[in-house]
Amino acid sequence: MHSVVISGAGLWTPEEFVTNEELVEAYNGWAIRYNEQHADEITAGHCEEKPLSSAGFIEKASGIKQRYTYCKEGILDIDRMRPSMQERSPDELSHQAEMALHAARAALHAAGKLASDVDMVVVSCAYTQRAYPAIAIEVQAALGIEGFGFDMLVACSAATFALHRAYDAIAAGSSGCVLVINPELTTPQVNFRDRDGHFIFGDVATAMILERAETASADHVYEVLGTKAITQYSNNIRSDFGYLSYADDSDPFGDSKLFRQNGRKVFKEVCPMAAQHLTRQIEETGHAVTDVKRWWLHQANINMNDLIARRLLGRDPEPNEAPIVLDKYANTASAGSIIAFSLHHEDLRSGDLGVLCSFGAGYSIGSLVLRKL
Ligand code: CO8
Repeated sequence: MHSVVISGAGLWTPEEFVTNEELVEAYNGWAIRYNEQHADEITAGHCEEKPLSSAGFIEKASGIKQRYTYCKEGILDIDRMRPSMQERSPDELSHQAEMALHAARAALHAAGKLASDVDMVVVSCAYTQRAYPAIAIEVQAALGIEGFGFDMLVACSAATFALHRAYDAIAAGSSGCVLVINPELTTPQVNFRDRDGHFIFGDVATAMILERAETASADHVYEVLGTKAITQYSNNIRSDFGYLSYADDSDPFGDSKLFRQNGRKVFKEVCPMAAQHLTRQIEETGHAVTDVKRWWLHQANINMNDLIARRLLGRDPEPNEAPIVLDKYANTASAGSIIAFSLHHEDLRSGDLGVLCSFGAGYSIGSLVLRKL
């Protein structure tokens, strides 16, 4: 078994962002118009009035203040309420590969690696824009990497589960250096006409380089001490978007085909699962929760992260102990914990322990215990 390290992290943040206030103004404009247009049906009880959203509620309930968007155009247009993107021809770089390349290059740079050092590419995220050819193979070609690539979908745990696969391959000796990329292009799957969910997601791309400890030469290198994953089936976070709509004649873009969730239930069920999972894993690596200096937790909801941290630590976390990035980034599906790592790891000292953890749809929880070398 080879010792495996994370030797570089890359983060690409889109230039455009949407504030809560902008989002709420657009949603409310749409809802008021809908209610006016359907006044008679609402009065007759044939359809429900659309409730209004509020920026204050969003920040209080989630901690989110804004979200970055790959394409802002169209989202705030009440006649559209979704991004307005140009379809690209097969000869052009795809949107998701473009996002992935930005993060991949940053991770390679941080790790001090060349594309020729990498032998496996995993693109792992909540959605890929097409079924095939794999976005990972497109990225592999664009970077000139030899070896192989494949895509993985595990919703919010896509990043950590892909890091697990990279760890396994390197530990077993079948790969020497793996590039894991998470181009989270979430906004085309958001129902911006749904008051309960219109504020949740943002776009971003993250990437990490994993390699054998003996080949790593970067300034900030983290040994992977353990990986742990668990899944438990739940319908509380769901998207039924898929190719079967073509055969079953359902609306491919209907409400059930976009992101939807029972947020309260998710909150109640996932928090104890995540706290128990992490406590067990840290014990399995021969450490105590109090040994951990940094928690790079999934970024879905600030109250959720605070609750999990309190369950783990028995107290409120210090500001930099479990960093929050969702105020600026919102929920970026699987990339949230990787953003937290990217922005908050360089201050750790040699020997310090950190835990990277995702939780979300599936349900799925994935985590890695890391020690800075
Ligand atoms: N404005 C004003 N009021 C609102 C709004 C709004 N926008 N939304 C809801 N309300 C109202 C509700 O109607 C409710 O009113 P009432 O009490 O009269 O019924 C009241 O506010 C409280 O509503 P909630 O109970 O829903 O509010 P919560 O305090 O629970 O907060 C949250 C809602 C923020 C959704 C919260 O429950 C939460 O964050 N839960 C955790 C969710 C979570 O972690 N989900 C994971 C999803 S991500 C994932 O797994 C990846 C999926 C794949 C990626 C998809 C890419 C698109």
